[in-house]
Amino acid sequence: MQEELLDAIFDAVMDGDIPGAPATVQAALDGGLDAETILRDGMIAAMTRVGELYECGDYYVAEMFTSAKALQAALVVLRPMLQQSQVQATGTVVIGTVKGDMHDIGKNLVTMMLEGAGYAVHDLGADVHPSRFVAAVEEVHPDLVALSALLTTTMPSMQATVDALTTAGLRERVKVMIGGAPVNEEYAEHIGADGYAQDASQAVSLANALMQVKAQRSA
Ligand code: B12
Repeated sequence: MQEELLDAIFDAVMDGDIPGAPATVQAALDGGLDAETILRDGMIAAMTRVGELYECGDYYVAEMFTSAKALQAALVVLRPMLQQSQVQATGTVVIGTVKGDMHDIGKNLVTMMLEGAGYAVHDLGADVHPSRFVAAVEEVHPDLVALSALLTTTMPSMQATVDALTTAGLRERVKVMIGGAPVNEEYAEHIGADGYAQDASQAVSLANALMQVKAQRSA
C-alpha cells in the first residue's frame, strides 16, 4: 500500500503531471506516510531518475522542466509539514542559486527547512550575481550566506561570490555555507566557505552549528 502511494508520486513527477502530482502527495499523507519519506523516496527519487534519463538521452530539457514543475506543485502540499519543528533557532540567512544557474528546487527546499527551523530567510532567487549577494549582505546583515549550484560550470560562481564578499570587506561578518549536487566538503574548503551540507535537513544542522561558532567568536 505504502509502496503504491510512493510509486504514484514517483510516476506523477516522472511524467510531469503538474495538476495530478499534488493529489498523489495528499493521498500519501492521508495514507499515513511522513513528509520526509514522501520527499526522499517519492519526489527526489523521481528527480534523480529524470536526471539519469536526461543524461542517457531519453529525456530532453522540456521533460526535465515539466517534471520540475510537477515536483514544485507537489511541494506546496508538503510545505507545512516540512516546516514543523520543535526547536526555534534565531538567525538570518541570505540564500540564492549562484550566477549562471537556474536550478532552484534544492535551494527552495533548503529555504523551507531553514524557515521551519526559525530562520529569517531572504531568498534572492536563481542566477544571482555575486554583486547582488554583496548588496544583500550590506542591506540585511545576515548571519549566514547560503549558496546553491547544480551545474559543474557554475561552481566557479560560488568562488566568485565568496571572493566578492571578501573584497567588499564583508567576509568576516558572515558564515558561508554551500550545497548542490556537484559540490562537496572539499570544494567548500577550497573556495574558503565555512561548510557544506548534502541535503536540506543537514543544511539546518549545519546552519545551527555555524551560528554557534559565530556566537562563540563574538562572545
Ligand atoms: C530539474 C532539473 C532542471 C530544470 C530546473 C528547474 C528548476 N526550477 O530548478 C531545468 C529544466 C530548467 C534544467 C536546466 C538545465 N539543466 Co538540469 N537538472 C534538473 C534535475 C533533473 C533535477 C534537479 C533537482 O531539482 N533535484 C532535486 C533537488 C531537491 O535536489 P538538489 O537540487 O540536489 O538539492 C538538494 C541538495 O543538493 C541540497 N542543496 C541544494 N542547494 C543547496 C544549498 C545549500 C546552501 C545547502 C546547504 C544544500 C543545498 O539540498 C537539496 C535538498 O535536499 C538534475 C538532475 C539531478 N539529479 O540533480 C538536472 C541537472 C542538474 N541538469 C543538468 C543540465 C546539464 C542542465 C542544462 C545545462 C540543460 C541544457 N542543455 O539546457 C540546463 C541548465 C540551465 C541553467 N543555466 O541552470 C545536469 C548538470 C550536469 C553537470 N554536472 O553540470 C543534471 C545533473 C542532469 C544530468 N544528469 O545531466 N534542469
